[in-house]
Amino acid sequence: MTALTDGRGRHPVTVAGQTMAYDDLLGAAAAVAAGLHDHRRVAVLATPSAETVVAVVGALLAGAEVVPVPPDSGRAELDHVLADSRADCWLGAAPSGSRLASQPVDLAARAPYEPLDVDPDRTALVLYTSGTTGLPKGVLLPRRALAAGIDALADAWAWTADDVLAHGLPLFHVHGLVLGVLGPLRVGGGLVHTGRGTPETYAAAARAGATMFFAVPTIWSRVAEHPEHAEALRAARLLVSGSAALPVPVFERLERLTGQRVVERYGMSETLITVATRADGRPRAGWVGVPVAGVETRLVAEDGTEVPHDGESVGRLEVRGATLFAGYLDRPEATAEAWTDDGWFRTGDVAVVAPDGAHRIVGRESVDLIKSGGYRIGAGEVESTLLGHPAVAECAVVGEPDDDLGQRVVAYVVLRGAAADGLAAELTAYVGQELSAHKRPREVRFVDSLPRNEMGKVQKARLLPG
Ligand code: MCA
Ligand code: AMP
Repeated sequence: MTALTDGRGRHPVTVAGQTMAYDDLLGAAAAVAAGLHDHRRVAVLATPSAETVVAVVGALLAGAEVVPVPPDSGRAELDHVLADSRADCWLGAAPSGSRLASQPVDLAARAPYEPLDVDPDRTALVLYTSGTTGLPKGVLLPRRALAAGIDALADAWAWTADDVLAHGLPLFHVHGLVLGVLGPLRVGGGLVHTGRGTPETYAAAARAGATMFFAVPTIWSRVAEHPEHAEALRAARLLVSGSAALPVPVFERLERLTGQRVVERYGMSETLITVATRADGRPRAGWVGVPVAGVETRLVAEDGTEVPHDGESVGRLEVRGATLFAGYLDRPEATAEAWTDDGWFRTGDVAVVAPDGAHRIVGRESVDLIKSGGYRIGAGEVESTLLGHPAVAECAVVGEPDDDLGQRVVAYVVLRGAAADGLAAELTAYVGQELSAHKRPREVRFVDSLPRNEMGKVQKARLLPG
């Protein structure tokens, strides 16, 4: 472990090759905080970098709200996030062409850390996330929810300052940013952000002494395809999977290759992590564990009655507790719809609960929320974008099962005229240019018409295999 420990015995923070001792990170973040003045809500172009970590920590020290922006955001997505969030400025680098002013982040600057008494109900993060239709909404995550969520996971996983967490996840979602950066900083442990999340980078972090690993199932599935890299994870304390379902064969293959049973946990941008397999429990393939401290769950049938926890009966999963968001920014109706009258948040997921409290996620209620590589993608947003291309008359976007990505985005398109050479690639690039890379369809299929019911609604089930 010495390779990862700084002079005073605390593990440092390394992001994409840049290492900072805790004191230096805190000094640089305090300098950012001191320069924020009246800026209350700042946008951070969340590249996987030390600048992003220092910007986010600095803003939080100042009591400001952070809007993490995917660094590959296309034109429409960027315009929407900036207009909707009304961010005061960029903190750190701004994307080229942005008219919003930028406040620099200097990794070499140092200021004394002066703790502020910030209201725990104050928003810490405004995270943009896709719904089934419309444009992404800003999820308001209060400071107290982040603290409760991280503390609950520290409890579930016996996560301490002795741990060094490694991952290669993006820094604009709960998984990579809240769990993966604020998590180690709150428990006082080390962090190695590997840049890209690949079998090679995870093996290298393991060889350097990392003890905990976070990844989405796509990364775990790629690790399982590389026994020479997987072998290095044998010495780790905890391998954790989340953001989408970990396929049972991947769990089993990783156990054979590493001797480790991967710990699964379940959550959402709106709820943080609500259910987790405990480090002192026995991980079971296909099961995501029990509610974390401060969280309760229930299963509800279509008629509103509670579904028994018998390990077989399926119900809609509802949650409540300390880790929940405060609502969607400026969307009172969507916020109200998300909660039941008696105060439970509707996750939109369908689950089974065993008599011992273990949860299994069966799937989502709506086919219009796609999970690809762990990214949540709204079919409606991709469809509206495609309809903005002059060649497209109608379209339907679905998530097809995919061994690597869980689901892959497939677009069915009815054209206004004849199909031209290269049009599929052009439409894919168009989505990337307007939205972001992971929202691009992996495949575009040109059809003469879309299957519709008598009401004219597209029947997406008929576009999916099986
Ligand atoms: C990708 N490529 C494409 C397309 N999509 N090319 C053409 N058409 C497309 N539609 C390109 C990529 O740009 C890349 O090119 C190459 O194909 C490989 O892409 P991909 O297979 O996507 O691999 P990847 O780029 O390595 O990404 C896989 C990944 C990534 C690392 C698993 O999907 C990822 O980081 N997922 C994490 C998502 C996440 O953190 N979700 C958390 C939200 P090139 O090589 O040239 O670049 S969920 C959450 O926060 C909750 C609370 C929770 O439960 O955790
Ligand atoms: P996001 O808001 O991007 O975090 O996506 C949340 C969604 O990811 C949940 O509603 C689930 O559908 C899915 N999800 C997260 N973790 C898991 C898991 N361990 N197993 C199955 N689905 C998951």
